[in-house]
Amino acid sequence: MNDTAYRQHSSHWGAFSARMDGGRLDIRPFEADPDPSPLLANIPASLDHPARIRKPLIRRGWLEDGPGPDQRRGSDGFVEVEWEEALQRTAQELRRLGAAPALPEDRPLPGASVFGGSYGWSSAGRFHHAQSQVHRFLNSVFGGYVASVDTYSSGAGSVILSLVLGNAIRLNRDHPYLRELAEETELLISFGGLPLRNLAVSAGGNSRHLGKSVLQRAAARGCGFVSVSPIADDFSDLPGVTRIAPRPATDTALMLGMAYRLHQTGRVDRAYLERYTTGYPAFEAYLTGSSDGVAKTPEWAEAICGVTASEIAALADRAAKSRTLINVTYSLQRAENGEQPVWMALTLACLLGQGGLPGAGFCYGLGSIGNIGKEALAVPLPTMPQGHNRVGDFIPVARISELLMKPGAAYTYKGETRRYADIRLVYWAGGNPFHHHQDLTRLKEAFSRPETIILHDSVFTASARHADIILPATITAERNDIGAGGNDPYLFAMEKLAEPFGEARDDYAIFANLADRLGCREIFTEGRDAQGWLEEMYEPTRAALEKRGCNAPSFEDFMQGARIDLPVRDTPGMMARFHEDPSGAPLETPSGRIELFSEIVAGAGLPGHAAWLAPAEWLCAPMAERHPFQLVSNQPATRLHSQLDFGATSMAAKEKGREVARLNREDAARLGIGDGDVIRLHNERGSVLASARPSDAIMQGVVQLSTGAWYAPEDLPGAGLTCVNGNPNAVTSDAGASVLSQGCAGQLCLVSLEKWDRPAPMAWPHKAPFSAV
Ligand code: PGD
Repeated sequence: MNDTAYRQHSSHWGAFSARMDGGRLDIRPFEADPDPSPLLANIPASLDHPARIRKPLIRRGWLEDGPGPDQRRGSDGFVEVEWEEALQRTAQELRRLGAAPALPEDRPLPGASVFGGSYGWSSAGRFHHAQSQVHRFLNSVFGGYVASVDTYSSGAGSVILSLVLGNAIRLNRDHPYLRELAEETELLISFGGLPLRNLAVSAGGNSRHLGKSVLQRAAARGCGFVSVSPIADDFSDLPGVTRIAPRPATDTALMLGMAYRLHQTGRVDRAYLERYTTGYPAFEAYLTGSSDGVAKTPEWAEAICGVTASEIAALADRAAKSRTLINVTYSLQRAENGEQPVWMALTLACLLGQGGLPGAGFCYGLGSIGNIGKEALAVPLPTMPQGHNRVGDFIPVARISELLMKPGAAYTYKGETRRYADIRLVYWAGGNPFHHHQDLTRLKEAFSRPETIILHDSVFTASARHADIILPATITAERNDIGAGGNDPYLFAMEKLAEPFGEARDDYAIFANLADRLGCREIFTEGRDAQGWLEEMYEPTRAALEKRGCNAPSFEDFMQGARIDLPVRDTPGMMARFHEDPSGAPLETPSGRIELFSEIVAGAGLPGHAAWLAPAEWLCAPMAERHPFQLVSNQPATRLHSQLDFGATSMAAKEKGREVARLNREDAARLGIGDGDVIRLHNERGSVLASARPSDAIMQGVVQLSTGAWYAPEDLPGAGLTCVNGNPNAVTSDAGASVLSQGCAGQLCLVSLEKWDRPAPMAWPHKAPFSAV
């Protein structure tokens, strides 16, 4: 590569330009980004880190004994093979499992026993998006696959909102919450805080980090902020922020106490409820206790959430007097009964009756993902078509362990009873289930069940360690692509920055080769190479830009390193249209209105309105007598999920390679734990070591350990299987959020916590087998 010129590139956490300088990648943040992310500094290590996989790997047991369930997955050795052998064996296995061209219509499709949900954020880049690639491939060679629906980010919240408000993604994409917050809101009450670390990241790209400046503009106007979170630094360090720390998992009770106060003081906006909602009487009967004998007074709420009744009443009064935006972050719903705080926040906002006023009403996910609340784009983004999945079967994404362990078993989802498929093959690309799933000891057992597991990744993650065939993929820096993300205002040509590491190949090239061997090349490639697809995908966006009279360069000119400003929509979004004319622009709910009571939810076995449902794992649960600490496993500030955990920003925040857990200073003193001491968190599910950091930012009884450290289980005497690197999913629960959504509930669980007073095992380095370094 030419070492002198900077080339343009992009990532989920920001655009940048880079050049090779003395064998290292020299990175400059995008000049129009007001607040570039420190995560950019993780990228240089990705080019040649010992974690990179240089050649295809096949698990020894699979190679010697053939496919089949195998408990050795995760501890077996690997054999490095040439690409020819890897592809030939992979194609042979896919053929054995039924892959073929032109699958007949009259027989069950072989894809019905292939799990291709392949959840994961992959990397930025619209064409090389690994999930799109693997889906297209499985549709081409197996006629489809067992898919996954919803996300680990927002399973419970999206399901409940889809029933009572409409499509949550559209809601987030449609409304300029950030501009309104900067210019109009008088009071922001944010349940879950508004962590800037989450605003750094957005799927596909976040080239303008606006969070900090928006909050500063709002503060300068006199906007008030209330951050409700057990972690004080979940909100910017601005003067005048009110920080309320309820017991984790009790926000619904707190909001009910506020709702009661509004009701009691006659400030429920009945005209709003009448015009825009259905079901208030049933909710009111619950609120006042006429349906269950318990009035949800601020005093009642205090006993649950620990915030004083007077504080709860004062917050309700303040909200009623101001132009108030009620925001609830994704974090709250990544928990048992996670639907409730989201539905309750929506209900509370409806009681206040300010929906439709700029800067007021309800918002979901502000502070969870960087582009939420930015202006909606007026042109379509380039998209890789995934083909048609004729299998039609799916799981709610966080049911992966059940799927693999309980073929044929019944489960419920959105009020339906469904059954798990019988999975023979798992094909994963662009995700790290041994990062993102909960109860990893159980996931290990689940991953021993399929006949074969195939995985593409550039680095040797814990998921790779549990696979049979690992095909080394390139990283974005090693290929050309188009960078864009929903609500991000630019389209970037992502230029190749470096040659592929070792023998890594693009996912597309791997799939095209396999499709060829299976007689499906034409279906998969449609006769195009990567460049051909980029051109094909670019054209609809270019044409839409041209139609609007915007800069619309030819494909060749664009790929020379261009950046295109994307126009934003000037028409009102879904919520604005609904508030303008609720009959003419109804919501996508059964009633067309906001449903404060839902027949579907009631039919699914939950209360038909938002309600306080005590979870099994909270600080006042019986289980807390055994395990008295609430673990909050939130999103990390130093990397995206588990990606580039070996990068400079991520490593600098660890202690001797181990993840840091924060706990309250007084709790630490009581337990004799000092800064940098190794601690063990454990419960019946598992055990994890972390490095302790006493902190005033954490409320008592809470310990915070972010996700993303690579899972490194060791059988330690007296402690059992223990992750020595600090992955919280060693102890989290994989129970679904509820019978309704089955969403990921991994954010909160109960643990015991103690100082590790024996010599601590070393953290495992990030390293692939046969790494030369
Ligand atoms: P990532 O670390 O982003 O995690 O889970 P997710 O699986 O998305 O994994 C992406 C993987 O894709 C990485 O291994 C990366 O190397 C690989 N990859 C990147 N680019 C490419 C490519 O081009 N080709 C191929 N083949 N591979 C590529 C994230 C998930 O975790 C999410 S979204 C959330 S919100 C959840 N949050 C929590 C939580 O709050 N608490 C707990 N306890 N657990 C969680 N898990 C969830």
